[in-house]
Formats: sequence, C-alpha cells, structure tokens
Amino acid sequence: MKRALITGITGQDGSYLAELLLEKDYKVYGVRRRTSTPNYDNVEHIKEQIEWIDGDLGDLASLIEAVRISQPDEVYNLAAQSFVATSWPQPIATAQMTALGVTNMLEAVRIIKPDARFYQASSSEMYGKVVETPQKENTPFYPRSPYGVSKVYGHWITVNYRESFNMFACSGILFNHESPRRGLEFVTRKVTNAVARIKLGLQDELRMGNLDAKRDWGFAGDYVKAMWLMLQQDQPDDYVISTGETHTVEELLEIAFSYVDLNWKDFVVIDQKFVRPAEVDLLLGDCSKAKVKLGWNLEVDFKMLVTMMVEEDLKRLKVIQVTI
Ligand code: NDP
Ligand code: GDR
Repeated sequence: MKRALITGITGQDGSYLAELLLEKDYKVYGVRRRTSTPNYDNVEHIKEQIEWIDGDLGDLASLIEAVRISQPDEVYNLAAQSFVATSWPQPIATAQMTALGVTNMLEAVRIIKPDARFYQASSSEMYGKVVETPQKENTPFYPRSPYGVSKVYGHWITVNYRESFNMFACSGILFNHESPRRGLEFVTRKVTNAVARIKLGLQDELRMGNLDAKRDWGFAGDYVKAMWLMLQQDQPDDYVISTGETHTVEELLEIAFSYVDLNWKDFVVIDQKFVRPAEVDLLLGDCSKAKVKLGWNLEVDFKMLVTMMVEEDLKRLKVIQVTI
C-alpha cells in the first residue's frame, strides 16, 4: 500500500486528490492546521479514511513530525494562502505560507524521507503580465501580486531542491480550476452561488470587479489527476495543466445567469472594492507537454463546469431552505 502525505487537504484540490488516492488504495495522511471552528466541509465524506496529523506550513517542526509519522512515498504540497486578492493586504503572511512554506515542506522531506516524491502546487499567476500566449513551461514569469511573487519562489525552490539534492520534485503549473467545492470568494463560485441565491429570492444584486479579465478555467477533478500522474513518471519534471481555452469574467456571468433564465446585466454592479491594484489580464495555457508525456486529458469543459457549479449551489441552497 502506497502512502501519501497531503498539505491543504481540507481545501478544494486536497479533497479531490484525497478521493483519487483513496480510490487507488493509498494510505492518505492529511496535515490539518488548528482552526477555532472545524472546517471539514470538503472532506466530510472521507474524513474517517484519512489519517489526520496536526501541523502548519509555517512550522517546520510540525512538518518534520508529519513526514516522520507518515513515512510517505509521495508528498503533495497544496497548502497556501491561495486567494490572490488577500495577498495585497496580507503580503507577509502570504509570503510566509505560499513561498517559505514550500521550503519548510521540502526541508522536512529532505531531512526525514529524501526519497519521497514531491509535488508543488505552482500557479499560472506566476506568468502575470502577458509576455507570450499561450503560456508554456518555459514562458518567463512576471508576477503581478504578492501571491504570484510567492508562487514564483515556491516554483524555483522546488526546481532547486531537485537539482541540488537530486530529489524527485515536480512543479505543476496549474491554470485556474474550479468546482462546487471552490471557496466562496473566488470569482466562479462567487458568481454561481449568487446566481442560485438570486434565483431563489435570497439576494438581489451581485457586486463584482474587473469583468474583462480572461482566465483559462478547468475542473479541479480533472486537474488532480495530473498531479498524481506527474509523480508516477520515471523522471521529475514541471508541467503546465490547462484547458487551452480562455474566457472573460463577463462570459462566466453570461453562462451562469442564462442557465437559470436571468440576464446578468439586471443584477451585476461594478464595485471598485473588487478591482485589484494590479491585474493579470490574460491567461491561456499550452498543456501539450502534459498531454504527450503524462497522457493527461480533460473531461469537463467550461460550460459544463459553470452549469455544474450553478446546479450544485441551487441544490445546496434548496436543502438549506427546506431545513429552515
Ligand atoms: P484552497 O484555498 O481551497 O485550500 C488551501 C488549503 O491550504 C486549505 O486546506 C487550507 O487549510 C490550507 N492552508 C492554508 N494555510 C495553511 C497553513 N499555514 N498550514 C497548513 N495548511 C494551510 O486552495 P485550492 O485547493 O484551490 O488550491 C490548492 C493549491 O494549489 C494552493 O497552493 C493554490 O495556491 C494552488 N493553486 C490553485 C489553483 C486553483 O485554480 N485552484 C491554480 C494554481 C495553483 P484551511 O482549510 O485550514 O484553511
Ligand atoms: P485568480 O482567481 O485571482 O485568478 O486566482 P479569482 O477567481 O479570485 O479571480 C479571477 C479573475 O476574476 C476577476 N474578478 C473577480 N475576482 C473575484 N475573486 N471577485 C470578484 O468580485 C471579481 N470580479 C472580477 C479577478 O480580478 C481575476 O482577474 C486563482 C486562485 O485559485 C489562485 O490560488 C490560483 O493560483 C490561480 O487562480 C491560478
């Protein structure tokens, strides 16, 4: 039985990855941090199958202990301060978790179990300002937020540990990926949740930022398969994971509202509070390397993704209404 250690297991990706690894008969260890209110929403259904280890990405001792206890074959480092907008008001906390936290996790592996395979959750936010499109593994980085800058550090320290210590360390440069488990502040879920609430008469407007931003949006369930595939190869490497399609935030609004027969223009208000100090205008990924070398492919396209999220939000809110 293979053993995997996942940080960020209570988040969107961690929950899908844990499901995938459990299906593959892995013993799954999850690092959870202390929170004043327990947060198992995404993993409630598999909670009993996970071996929980208390730890924090900012605390090297706890990570060393997590690796010692789990003796993992594979480590997936998904934990981070992951919301770009929060990285301006909290730049130092973001750097501590999203940048230095990667070194903490790599050090814990290097010290305790250097032959473990390591996955780092890198991001298309590293590309930032458009240098070339579509963006691929060797496109130069030009991050536009403290989050993006932190992810560039996390990416290069992963490459550096591979080259310095011969560790099997991979960096997955994942473009935006979403699901019904996405946090409520990210734009897709903010929109699908609002559409469901408006449809059910629980809300009458939606305040948004920049509607012109373009993103390459995929489904998280497809993307965690790529993480696993990267660690099954003969050699460690870095891969772009994307859909190869880009859409504006306005298109997202259009699809989500029209799915419930509403016109987004009747409800959306632009609020400067949601406009960022520096924006990433266009993300569009070229994942041909992953397709050829990993044999990775998508199952869910953009429209399927948005409608799936609206449907799930409607279902969830209707249950709450009935219960109340
Ligand atoms: P989420 O925000 O849903 O999950 C983040 C996870 O990290 C949560 O489990 C959270 O725990 C945990 N975490 C945060 N800080 C700490 C800490 N100090 N110590 C331990 N755990 C911590 O993110 P996603 O699942 O969407 O993303 C997973 C990773 O992939 C992140 O690193 C993100 O930056 C990166 N990424 C995501 C993309 C996307 O489109 N989703 C694209 C590219 C990269 P808690 O539940 O306690 O808050
Ligand atoms: P992003 O995702 O910053 O790309 O980072 P987010 O969904 O927050 O924003 C996407 C785009 O939508 C625009 N936008 C708004 N965004 C939010 N959140 N709220 C709004 O009201 C709003 N209005 C317009 C944003 O300006 C932006 O252009 C995500 C995270 O998952 C990161 O962790 C990950 O690394 C990257 O994707 C790839």
